[in-house]
Amino acid sequence: MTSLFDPIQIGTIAAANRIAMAPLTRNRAAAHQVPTDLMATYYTQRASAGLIIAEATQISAEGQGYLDTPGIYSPEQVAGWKKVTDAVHAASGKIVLQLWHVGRISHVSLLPAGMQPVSSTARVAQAKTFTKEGFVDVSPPRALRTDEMPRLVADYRHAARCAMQAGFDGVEVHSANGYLLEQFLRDSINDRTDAYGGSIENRARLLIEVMQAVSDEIGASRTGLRLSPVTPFNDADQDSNAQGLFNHVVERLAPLKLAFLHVIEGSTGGPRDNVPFDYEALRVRYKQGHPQGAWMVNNGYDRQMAIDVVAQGRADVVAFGRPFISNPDLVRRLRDNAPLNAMDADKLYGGGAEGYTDYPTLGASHR
Ligand code: 8OZ
Repeated sequence: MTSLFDPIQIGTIAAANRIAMAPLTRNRAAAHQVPTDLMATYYTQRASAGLIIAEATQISAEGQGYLDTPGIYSPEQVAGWKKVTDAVHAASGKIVLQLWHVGRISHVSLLPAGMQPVSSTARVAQAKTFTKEGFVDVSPPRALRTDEMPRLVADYRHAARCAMQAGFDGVEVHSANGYLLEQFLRDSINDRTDAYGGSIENRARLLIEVMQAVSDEIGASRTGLRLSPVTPFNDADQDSNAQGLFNHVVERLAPLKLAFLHVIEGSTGGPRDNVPFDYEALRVRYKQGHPQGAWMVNNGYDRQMAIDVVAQGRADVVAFGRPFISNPDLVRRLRDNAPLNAMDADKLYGGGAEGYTDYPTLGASHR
């Protein structure tokens, strides 16, 4: 029987165990969206994860939607991230970067002067983001023109190349939680009449093009993808046929043989059963012709659920989010069935070391 604590090969990445650190937005980048030494410390403290998926990181200035999130499109950002990956690797960790474009979940104050958020649609989301002024309503977007789509795909390709230059072991494309790629996928949001709207095939087109481009650029064995078929996060109403849509997406992606597919089950950070959905149907489609591809699950797993899902062969890797915020040594704690530190929710988004790099490991004195 496979153990959660057994090693696993994820594409080209030799992970020491099947526990991943989920991507977590913490808003601690410096000027010009450059990663800091404090971020290197934070990730290095968590290097015993089999795989770290570093926080959502915008592929372009246009892709930013929150204050102080890092980027991966400038030489300065690459140099900042290189310090992070070098430190994690020196601690024997593995780390991939999550490539992010927020689409319409943004505010004009976060974008270059005169720029408006872009999306599949010109309809504004009923959602908030945080800016220098605190939480504010997101700004109305403009719908991307069809002739802009190649440039958008090229931005993902460029960011993937930058991630490799920064020393990452790979990337995870963020197609979840109501951001740009999901704004194209769901018929509750996408109201286009061009080749990127309408049918399931058309709404999946951008994601397929992005995954093809990123795989071409850095290799499919270094490329993963995150999906959230039924999350309502960021004003993403349910698709009229979520099962059909995501079955199609995974069928179309299967021939690429991506290193891993990472699925948020249910409502992100909330109930796992908000809407019935057959995730096993996706797993079967992904594994078709690519049985060694890693199936990664996420959302509200506790120790026993994670042990069971891996032992029963229903998943290859389990990603933990919030538990990794307050437990840098989460892998050891799960292995030893030790108690977990509580998380300070006031220190999630922005700030410094407090509630970030000062959570104690087992045996260390409390802060
Ligand atoms: C919380 C706050 C800001 C962004 C996601 C990147 O949900 C995020 C995010 C989460 O994927």
